[in-house]
Amino acid sequence: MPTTAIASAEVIVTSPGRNFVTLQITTDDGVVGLGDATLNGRELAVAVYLADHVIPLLKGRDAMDIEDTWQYLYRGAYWRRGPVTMAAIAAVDMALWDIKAKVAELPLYQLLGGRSRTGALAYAHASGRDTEELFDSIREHLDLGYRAIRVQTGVPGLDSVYGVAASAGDGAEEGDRYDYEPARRGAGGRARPVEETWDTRAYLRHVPSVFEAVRSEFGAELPLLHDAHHRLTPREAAQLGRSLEPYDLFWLEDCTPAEDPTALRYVRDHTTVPLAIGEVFNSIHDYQTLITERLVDYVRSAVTHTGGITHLKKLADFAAIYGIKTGFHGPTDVSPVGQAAHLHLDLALHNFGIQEHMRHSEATLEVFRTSFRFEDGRLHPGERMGLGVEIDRDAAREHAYDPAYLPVNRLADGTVHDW
Ligand code: GCO
Ligand code: MG
Repeated sequence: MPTTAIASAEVIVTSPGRNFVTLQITTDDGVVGLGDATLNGRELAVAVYLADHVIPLLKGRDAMDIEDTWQYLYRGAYWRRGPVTMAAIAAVDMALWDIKAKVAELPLYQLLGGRSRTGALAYAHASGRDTEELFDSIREHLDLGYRAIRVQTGVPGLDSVYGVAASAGDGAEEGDRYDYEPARRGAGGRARPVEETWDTRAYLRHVPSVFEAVRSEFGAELPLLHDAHHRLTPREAAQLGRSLEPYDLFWLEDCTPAEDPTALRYVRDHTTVPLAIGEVFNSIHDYQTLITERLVDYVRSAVTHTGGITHLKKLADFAAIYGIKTGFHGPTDVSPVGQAAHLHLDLALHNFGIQEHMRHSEATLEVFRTSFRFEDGRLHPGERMGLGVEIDRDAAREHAYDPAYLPVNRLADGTVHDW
């Protein structure tokens, strides 16, 4: 047996402000690796999949054989893809890369090709129920040092809209009205999805005027992004894209439901707005048409939901052939372990585009001790060996799992719509 044989693996579920599932793998000679397995609102499904079906297969395998382990868990299960399976494989993969880099005594990015840049341009989420609140939020993020801003806005006539932070006392986590966190927790398993009401025409009428106001207040230079959260038909998305062209967006994200790649052919034919998609994808195959037909400009996967570092690196390399860049999904439901994995890739990949950055709460960062840092609008994974994240098990134990659901969306007549 090599000393890098896997001696044990365990699943850690903790809820420091929000739920996280982490896999910890330990080798015979005591090297510990961490992997993120958090699937927002469906956390325990991945925890059970890992505990019942994956961990029993890991013991005794050489932790160094990352590609073989990936293929064994993917092809060996017969049932392929799906967010639960791919999050479980991702967690194993991340933990094994963490171990390999620690054995090599290097920060992970060195094993991925080394530095391609000094840091990863990060974008923050600014939002407001009206223009005044939005401007305050943009200013606050600029003061924090961000050089790229995602703009989400309330819509007249709609009570709550995706991406717009609740005000303090209105359900906002830790009293921060800019800390947008849609998943609602409920003690003791009583959580139910919040239901929101949606009106596409009201949204399409309002959004261009907001971008016009933001451009005239903050100037032409600032990169601006917007997320339509899969809510539009191809024709509506084309209309939105065209109406936003004068405001020179960095990207329009998830304009149509992601499972239909042909929808983006229509959008592409009608607007030059840069397009990003992929946060709900879990396989490179989900991108095949989008990449080979150059229907998107940025791939948006999260390492946690797309099979880990091994698979994400292949996706990025595939995209690179077509001149498509990365913009990995970095909301707070990707744990600091997953976000660290993004940052190592961001530093190393030639076709890095931008990195989403939602700040984790203080409580989260007390459980997950990270080495990454944010300076001058850029993120850097730090120089600690491996991924650079340690988990404080005692702190983790203090936060019991608390079920949470993402909201459900309905039209005015009650029809369920994409959230
Ligand atoms: C983003 C996403 C998130 C998701 C969330 C779901 O662009 O960051 O759209 O806001 O809604 O990650 O779990
Ligand atoms: Mg999104």
